[in-house]
Order: sequence, then C-alpha cells, then structure tokens
Amino acid sequence: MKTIYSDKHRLRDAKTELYGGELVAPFEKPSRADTVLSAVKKSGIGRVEEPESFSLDPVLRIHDAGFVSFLETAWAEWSKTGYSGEAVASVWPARRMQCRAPRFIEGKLGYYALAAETTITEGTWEAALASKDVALTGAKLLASGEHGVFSLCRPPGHHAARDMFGGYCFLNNAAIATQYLRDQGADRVAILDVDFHHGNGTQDIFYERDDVLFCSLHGDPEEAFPHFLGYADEMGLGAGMGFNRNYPMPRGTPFSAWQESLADALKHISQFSPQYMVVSLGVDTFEHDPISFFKLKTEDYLTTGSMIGALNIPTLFVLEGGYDIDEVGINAVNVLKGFEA
Ligand code: 7XA
Ligand code: ZN
Repeated sequence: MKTIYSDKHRLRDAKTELYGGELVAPFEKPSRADTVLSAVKKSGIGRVEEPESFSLDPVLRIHDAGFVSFLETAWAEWSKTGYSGEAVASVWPARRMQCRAPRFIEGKLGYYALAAETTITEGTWEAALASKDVALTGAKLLASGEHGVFSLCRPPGHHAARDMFGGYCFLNNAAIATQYLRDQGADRVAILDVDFHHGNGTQDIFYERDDVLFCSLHGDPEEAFPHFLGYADEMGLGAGMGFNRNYPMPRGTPFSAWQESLADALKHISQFSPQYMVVSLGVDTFEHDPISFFKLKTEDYLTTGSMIGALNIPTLFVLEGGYDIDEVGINAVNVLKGFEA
C-alpha cells in the first residue's frame, strides 16, 4: 500500500492550545506525523510518495467560499491588529444573537470557529492546503485502480464543517477526497470514521445526501468533544435519512464492545455497496491516548484493519487524531497491515 506524505505539514506548528483552562503546548503537533511516517517506513508496507498539487476547486465542492477565504487571510488579518498571541476565537453568535460574519477578525474567528482550542498561526493555511493535496492524491490513486492507499494527512480534517474549523481541523480532507471520488464517476462512497471523536464536520457536509453513507464510532458526546453532535438519533435528513449512523460509546469502552459497533457499521456499509470507502483513521481510541477514554490495545488495530479489509472495497485511509505517544505510528500502521493481510 502506498503512503502519501508531505513535509509541508510542519508549517502547522502552533504554540498554544486552550486545554483545561490553561494555554498548553498543542497535542496536535508535527512530531505526530513524524512518528507515523517512521512506523510506515519501518513496516515496509509500501512506498512513500509526495502529493500532487490540486487547485482550490475540489475544496470549494465541500467548503463555503467565504470560509475558505477567511482561512486564507485569517493570520494576516490577525497579525495586523497588533495582538501578540495566536489567532483564536473568544466570542460566538450564541443563541438569539445575529449569525452573520462581522468585518473585524476577532468576530470572524468566532463566526467560523466551532471551538476555542484551535488557534490559527502563520503557515496554518499552507499546511491545510498540503494536507488536502495528500488526501486528494490518495483519492486519485484509488480512482486509478489502487485497492488501498494511506493519506498521511496533517492537520487532520473530520471536525471541519462546510463553514467551520476547530478540533485541530481546518479543511475536511476525508470529505474533499470523497467528493472527488464522486466527481470522478463513483455513484456511492462510504465514509467510516473510527477516530475517538465524532466526525461532526463530515456528518454536517453529507447529512442530506444519499450518495455518501457516513458511519462514525466515537466517545459519547455527553462526555466527549465535540459535545454538540454525534448522538445515535442523528440519522440524516431529507434524501439523506438513513445514510448517517452514529455509534456513541461510554468511557472505558474496550475493544470487545467497540468491535461490535464496527461490525454493525461495516454491515451497513456492505449493504450500501459503495464503489469506494474512505476511512477517517484516528487512533486516539488507544488505551493510553492523553485526551480520550477508550481502551483499545495495539493488537486490536490489526483486527480493525482486517475487519475493514474483509469488505474488499477499494479504501482510502485518511489520518485524523492520535496524540503524542510512541504507539500512534504502530497503531495506525497495524490498521493498514490488517487491511492488507
Ligand atoms: O478527532 N479529533 C481530535 O482528535 C481533536 C479533538 C479536540 C479536543 C479538544 C478538547 N479540549
Ligand atoms: Zn480524535
């Protein structure tokens, strides 16, 4: 299996994250990708290739044009204010307020942010663009006949909605790749999101569509970020009714229970009979992940990969979360190895 990787992810190197009421060093940092890349190389699962450059067209198939231009200019606008910290949202269009984008950057940040932990910094936009190239190159390889490809994306994407960033995400790499596959002629694409956190952005993007089935396994939003989406009763809307499936699970969920949700999601994906599957591959379900609460072990990722592989659908794996622990690389690679076995 080929891995697509760009060194440009390093351009996203924020110094602060709002966590537990303090500004801390971000969990989502460049060394994550280094760890995953070195595990890929060590495993010998396949070649590592650079991405192609794509225009903004595939991005604009998914994201709102105003949002995209906000991301493009946010750092420059913030820098002009003279503020010394990183660009961060601190005010929102809350209930019964006007939901329209104001002119000043502080207001725009609140309008386009879904949470306050994620800052925008110099280089963030360029890294996000490279990350979408990594996803799109993987999708292009899949469309040209590869059975499995790993897009080692950073920054991640699944929280990014049509017009919102947050949860360390700016552009929704998995959604952009999915739409690209549709635009290349696939009638049906399934997205399986196995990251610990609910893929609220991906759900938001495809919620009213019946050509993309979205299944997400995640920490119960009663207790886990993003808190305001990801409940089991969110099944889709209009034509999309029945094409959205959420599997929220409680604190301490072990692989035995998690695997039952995976099996059910895979059953629905198989019935949908998609031409392609896109896996939002987060490994923050790991027992020692610092910001999550499931109990998966390193060997469980092999089983996960082989369960996904058993469907025999051409699959693009897009990296999402998994934080600052040596096992991030091994766990991600184990999914790929299990898929190929
Ligand atoms: O999949 N998403 C993540 O891994 C990022 C979640 C951000 C959580 C921030 C909560 N303070
Ligand atoms: Zn996550």
